[in-house]
Formats: sequence, structure tokens, C-alpha cells
Amino acid sequence: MRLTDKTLDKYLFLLLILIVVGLPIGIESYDRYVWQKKIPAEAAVFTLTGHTQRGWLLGEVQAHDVLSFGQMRGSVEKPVIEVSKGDLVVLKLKSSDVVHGFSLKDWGIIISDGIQPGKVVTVSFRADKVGSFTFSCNAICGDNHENMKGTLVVKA
Ligand SMILES: [Cu+2]
Repeated sequence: MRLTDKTLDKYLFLLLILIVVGLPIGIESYDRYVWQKKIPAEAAVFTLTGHTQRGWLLGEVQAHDVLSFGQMRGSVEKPVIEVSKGDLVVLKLKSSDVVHGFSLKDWGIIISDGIQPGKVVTVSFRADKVGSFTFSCNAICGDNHENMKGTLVVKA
């Protein structure tokens, strides 16, 4: 059987649809599958997404959000994460653009090999100290690198 150009087009189109729809679903469920197994239910989980202009964005950031963030130059987010003493804190670190880094020195957490776009780096620690602690990006990622900071508040 010979494929006519039209049939071939149809198959390629179908294949394209499969990839466009299937890939995000696949990544999403893989992400959920992997981390749900490792993160205990009682953990305080936060997602931080690095952005060269906007700093650390708290929460899940979708691609279309990042696009509009890109146009809003100048305003840098400095998120504050609040937990209670004794909490198991899990941070899911992501990047929306370039390679970022992460450090929370008070717990000796330093990501040395970077947070690659499209990957998730997870760190966890027990909030056993009360106070305000600064976390930052430790990979030179752009003009706003110095502003790429946030605060972890541990309440008694
Ligand atoms: Cu950075």
C-alpha cells in the first residue's frame, strides 16, 4: 500500500497533535508521580520559580504567566515563606528561563550545579530554628541576580 500525500499529511498531523497534547501531560504526571512518592503528606511544600527579571516567583508558574512576566520589567518579587517551628519544609525549585541557583545558608543548603529550566530540584529540611532567614540565587543569572532573594519565616 502506498501512502498518498494526503494520508501522510493526516498521519503527521495526528502525530503532531499527540506530541503537543501528550508531552505536557506526560511531564506533569511524571513530576507528580516522582515527587508525591518522596514528599511526606505532612510536609509544608512550596514551589519557587526563578525568573531573571522577576526574581523568585512563589507557586506554580505556567508558561503563559512567564511570558507576561517577561514584559513587566523592574518589579522584583521577594517572596516570604511562612512555616512553623518543627515543620518539614520542602522546596521545589524551578527555573522559567536560565540556570538559577539556590542557597539557604542557615540550613547549609547550597545548590552548586544549578537549577536547569524544565527540571525540578527539591530540597527539604526541618525548620528547627525560629526567625527570619534569607534565601537567594547563587548562580549569576542576569542583571537582577543580586535582587533574587526571599525570606523564610519560622514562627515559634
Ligand atoms: Cu537567579
